Amino acid sequence: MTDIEKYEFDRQGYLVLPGFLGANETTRLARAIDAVEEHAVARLTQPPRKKSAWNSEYHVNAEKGYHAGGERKEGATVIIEDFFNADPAFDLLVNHGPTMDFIRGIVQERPTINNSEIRIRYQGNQSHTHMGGPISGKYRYNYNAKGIDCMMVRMIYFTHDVGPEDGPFCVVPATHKSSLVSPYGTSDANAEPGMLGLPVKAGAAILFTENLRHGGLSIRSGQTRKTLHVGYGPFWMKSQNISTMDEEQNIQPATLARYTPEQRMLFRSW
Ligand SMILES: O=C(O)CCC(=O)C(=O)O
Repeated sequence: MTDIEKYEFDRQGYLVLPGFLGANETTRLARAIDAVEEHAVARLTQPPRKKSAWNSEYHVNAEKGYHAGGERKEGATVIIEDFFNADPAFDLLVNHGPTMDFIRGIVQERPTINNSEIRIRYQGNQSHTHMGGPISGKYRYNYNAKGIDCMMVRMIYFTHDVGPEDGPFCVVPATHKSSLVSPYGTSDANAEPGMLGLPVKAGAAILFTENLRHGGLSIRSGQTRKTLHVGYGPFWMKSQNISTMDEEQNIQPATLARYTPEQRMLFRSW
């Protein structure tokens, strides 16, 4: 991570990284997302089911090792958590060199993966805004004598273009440093003052601190938006997936068996 990237991340709370994935990697990931989407959508209402700590309900898929919730319809979202278990095509994102360079630049303790979700957003859907302001717990942004010291951060990978009308990820820059809790609550991202949509091309990534106020603008183009979200933080932080919140990571023995020791360490919380 360069000094300019560190400066900009500290100043704004996020970085847009164009051309972060190679063309072949992007195509491979896009195909795998489509396949897992079809698998999950056919089973969303089926047993076995799990109610999350946040009251949302998931289908638990033993065959592919994921938790999936939501609905494929206008205005809605499908979320598929623990996608690393579902297809070896995703292995390239575990201990991905360019990603780890950024993560080690902003997480001071040994970092691990604490969140993995495929987010599929359909026409008309938006992700309401959340976070920003003073946060003391596991989503905190901090700077100390050793530099940037983040708790949870996320990398979003884009496998297709997302233009201004395609529901781009959005942020209110610098709100990770705001002294006040946002008066807008969990609000409509499209209407919130200061909210900035971040259109990107296929192969881009966006890195942000969870402390930053963020969400997703409405999809007005008719295109379905499909993104991969991977969360990182200090090793002691347990799963931040909604279906397994604060439990051990749901990473299956068959998945760990194909990983290198360095990849396995990214799922070890001790
Ligand atoms: O990409 C979006 O629409 C919102 C994502 C989000 O809120 C998150 O990754 O925390």
